[in-house]
Amino acid sequence: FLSHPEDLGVVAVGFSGGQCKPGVDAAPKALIEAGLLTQLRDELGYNLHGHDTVHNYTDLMPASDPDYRNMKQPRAVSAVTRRIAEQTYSHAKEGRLVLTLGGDHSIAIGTIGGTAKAIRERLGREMAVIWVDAHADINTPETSGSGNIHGMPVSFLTGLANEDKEEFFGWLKDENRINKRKLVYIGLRDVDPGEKRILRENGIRAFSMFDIDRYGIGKVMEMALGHIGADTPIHLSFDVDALDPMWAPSTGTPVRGGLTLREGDYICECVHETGSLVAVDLVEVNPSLAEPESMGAQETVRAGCSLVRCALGESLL
Ligand code: 4U7
Ligand code: MN
Ligand code: MN
Ligand code: MN
Repeated sequence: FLSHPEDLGVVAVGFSGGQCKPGVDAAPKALIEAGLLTQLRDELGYNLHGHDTVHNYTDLMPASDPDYRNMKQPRAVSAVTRRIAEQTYSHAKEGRLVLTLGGDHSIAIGTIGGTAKAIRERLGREMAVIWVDAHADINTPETSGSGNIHGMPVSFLTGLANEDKEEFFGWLKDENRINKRKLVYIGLRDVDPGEKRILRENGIRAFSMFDIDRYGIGKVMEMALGHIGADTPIHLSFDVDALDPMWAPSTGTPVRGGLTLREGDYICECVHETGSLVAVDLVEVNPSLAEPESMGAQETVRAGCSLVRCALGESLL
């Protein structure tokens, strides 16, 4: 699905406005300083585009941003994700693979919104999304208990949440949205009651940690990719909190009982192996949350680098 599979469009997003803990905006810099992009260029052979800037989008920050429909910082998140959508759109429109380094998970409104539109225009196809996360991130503004938009991106992307006003995600059009039948979750273990109802009522395919324990990650990936169907463009959105805090402690909403690093890498390797990958997000790495003496921040950054390299083909012999 890529006209330039060796060309990688990089969007480094230093943004934390979808939740309340500072520090997740420093993740792109930390991932890049750990050598991620150098490895992608020198070891995996990608030509990088757009990699020389970590975007802060400070020009888009509103002077005042009161809650709207229970959403926190709605104008900032809407404006930033709108800009991100333009960035991923222009890379994907060129036929490049797109890598976004977050940032909190609200940015997926932009990353997926942009690639979904480009894939429709370039290939006339609906894109599938594999969402790897401890959480379902499918709260609507009304079902959300926290008001944090990083817990809502999937509801806006599937059209389950709707809003007409431009400054509150009204810029999202059908062309930016995804089909909920082409959405698959992996790694869930902390899903709010309202979200469970949304998943059930909409028949959304989800593989929880329970399924991974029951069937093993190999069978789960077979079923997940089977649900999407062969020959479908795939956007992989990987929240590092899908990993167990043993491997990724430095993240805003850690939940015990998660994926091993090897299981996370395996998910990424399987998605790479399909040959259908058009975009990858790595989000929710927050280098400021672990105790310095625990080395938890470095461990989390290293895990994040490993996931991205696996998604981009490092395991191929
Ligand atoms: B993340 C939560 F209530 N569901 O909505 C919410 F548990 O991107 C958590 O997956 C959302 O890290 C977590 O605030 C968002 C909460
Ligand atoms: Mn090329
Ligand atoms: Mn998430
Ligand atoms: Mn999460």
